[in-house]
Amino acid sequence: MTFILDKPTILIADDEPINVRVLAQNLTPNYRIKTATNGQKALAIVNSDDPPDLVLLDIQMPDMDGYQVLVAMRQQDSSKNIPVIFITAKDGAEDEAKGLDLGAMDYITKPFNLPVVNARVKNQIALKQKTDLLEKLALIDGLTEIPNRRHYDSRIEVEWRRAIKDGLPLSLVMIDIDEFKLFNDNYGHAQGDVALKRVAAITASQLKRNSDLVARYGGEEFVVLLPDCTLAFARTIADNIRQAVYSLNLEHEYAKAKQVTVSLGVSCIIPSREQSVESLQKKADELLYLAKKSGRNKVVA
Ligand code: GH3
Ligand code: MG
Ligand code: MG
Ligand code: MG
Repeated sequence: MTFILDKPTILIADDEPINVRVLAQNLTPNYRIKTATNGQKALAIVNSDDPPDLVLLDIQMPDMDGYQVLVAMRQQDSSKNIPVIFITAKDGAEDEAKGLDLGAMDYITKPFNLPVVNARVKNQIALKQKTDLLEKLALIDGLTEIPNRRHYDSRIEVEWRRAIKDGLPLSLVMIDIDEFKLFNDNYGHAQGDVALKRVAAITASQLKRNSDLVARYGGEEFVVLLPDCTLAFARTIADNIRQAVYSLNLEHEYAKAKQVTVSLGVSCIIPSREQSVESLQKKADELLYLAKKSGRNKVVA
């Protein structure tokens, strides 16, 4: 996924180097260009860590033709949403219908006209950027601007499977703001929203690895997912979060600490197929409850 301000990336895949060169030269001013001269290479680029935003794909190539590349792309989660424009000498209506039916967004026949190629590329890129933005927004909580529950639910499934495969621990921290109902009652819902945003931001700032995820789990509850993280280390992170929230110094006259604090429950598991994600969540929830019962502003692991 690219951000709107980045130059979009286009992969040009064609077995004729001259075609690749002409298209690349033409598109270079507005896009980052990657090239491939066969289907296998195109697929490798499409499934890499730096995938393109659009593929301009020749059909007739030795070994693996463009149709096959598109079919393979549609079978992989990482590449199934990347738009493809066929650019081909196959100018029959049946070939075009087949290409579009397989999921290509557009179909250009050779010899191509460069201004037409530019216009069609521009339209598909605009559409892709809108889709990326919607996808991003769908995973972000509107108030706190951190990942939402949907994002967390899909990530924990992925991390759970990965942890089983790699035999690594997966840690979870459940966080709940203390006496938040009283905060709202006393300072108003708008101030409550401000406090929620501050707690979310400072919690996020405590996480250092790209693989760590903090999400808004529900109203005034947050969850931190820590892949490949031991219980001891997760407990340290949880306590850093607790201290960081405390140090925000948000006044809360009806809380024991006289300021906004959080309680945290920490669980860790090396998952196996017999266990379920829910067991990890349930454990963190139970420990969070103990943190509340034992006085709040506490970590229980
Ligand atoms: P405890 O220490 O036991 O967690 O007490 P609590 O008052 O925090 O717990 P409770 O679950 O009773 O209350 C949660 C409160 O969080 C109630 C609700 O008004 C508030 N809340 C939930 N979502 C939002 C929100 O988006 N904005 C604001 N301002 N408040 C919210
Ligand atoms: Mg060809
Ligand atoms: Mg709560
Ligand atoms: Mg609460």
